[in-house]
Amino acid sequence: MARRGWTQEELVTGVLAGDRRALARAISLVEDGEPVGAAVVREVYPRTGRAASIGVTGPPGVGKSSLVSALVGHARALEKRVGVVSVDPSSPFTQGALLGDRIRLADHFLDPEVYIRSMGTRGHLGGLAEATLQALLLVDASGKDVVFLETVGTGQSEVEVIGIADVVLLVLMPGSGDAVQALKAGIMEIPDVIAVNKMDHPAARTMLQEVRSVVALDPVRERRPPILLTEALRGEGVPELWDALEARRAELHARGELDARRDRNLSGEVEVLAVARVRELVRRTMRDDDGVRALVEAVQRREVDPLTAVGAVVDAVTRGGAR
Ligand SMILES: Nc1nc2c(ncn2[C@@H]2O[C@H](COP(=O)(O)OP(=O)(O)OP(=O)(O)O)[C@@H](O)[C@H]2O)c(=O)[nH]1
Ligand SMILES: [Mg+2]
Repeated sequence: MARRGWTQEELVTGVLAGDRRALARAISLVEDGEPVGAAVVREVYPRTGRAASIGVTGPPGVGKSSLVSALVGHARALEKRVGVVSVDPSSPFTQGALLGDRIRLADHFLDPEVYIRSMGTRGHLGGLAEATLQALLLVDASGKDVVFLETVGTGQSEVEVIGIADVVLLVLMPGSGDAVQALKAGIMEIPDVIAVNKMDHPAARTMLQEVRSVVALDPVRERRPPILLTEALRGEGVPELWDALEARRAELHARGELDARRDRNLSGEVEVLAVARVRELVRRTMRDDDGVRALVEAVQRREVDPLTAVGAVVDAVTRGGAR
């Protein structure tokens, strides 16, 4: 790095001007839980909300990154400025996943109108979901037209990250039977669009039928997501997928649902992130507060009842203030 010290003002000006080094620095600061990172987000926040955000989720290895890369290529051909934020909360081998992303998205690293960032797990109080939201806001503020948010997920755990996207794309592939069952059981939320990727695989059509029959169970016809076959590596079905995502967003907008969804997403995000902070504070209190630890041990000896200890934990947490 040629330049080490950015002032907060330089970061704000840089991010708003679309300077990728300022953007990268600001995201690193929020990742590290540095107060100046949060301060930059606070300043640029009124300038966010212009980017269309597309959440991309699905089981591991279905081709999310490959598909995002192909979609980025398509968006660039349409002269859109693009951001990609990818998250892997589950993998203990995040470095490996990040390396994979780098390979998958390598075509776009030299394009100044494309900003790509992978988020790794950090230990600070807000955790990964918080850092990801902040990163998304910074990328949005930097003037991108569209931001892809990639995250691994089959059930609900990814919701807190993906819950901020305008539209959600679920990527499946032949063999994603568990995810289809999760959809059917209502464990997984219905996405806006479904891509059955790896259509070059012989079982792709069977998968498509399976997904179709599950989606058709939804009595609300307009909620049924379009299902497309894609082959990310060769770009097969990618223009159609892009069009389906655009059409879905336009449809939501026309019905006034996009604004309502954004309002819901933002209040939901505040709640989810507040809960995450409180949960982390409880965890830390139970680990570090001597008085609380003694009480929990007394519960274990059956000298103190559990709710007495709960009260003490809540007292300790609220006394500390939910920073
Ligand atoms: N045959 C075939 N392989 C594909 C296709 N799309 C992706 N792949 C391969 O599938 C593997 C996983 O692709 P990724 O794009 O990394 O998948 P991902 O869903 O982002 O994976 P994680 O982020 O690790 O969950 C890679 O080896 C890709 O080359 C496709 O359409 N057809
Ligand atoms: Mg990936």
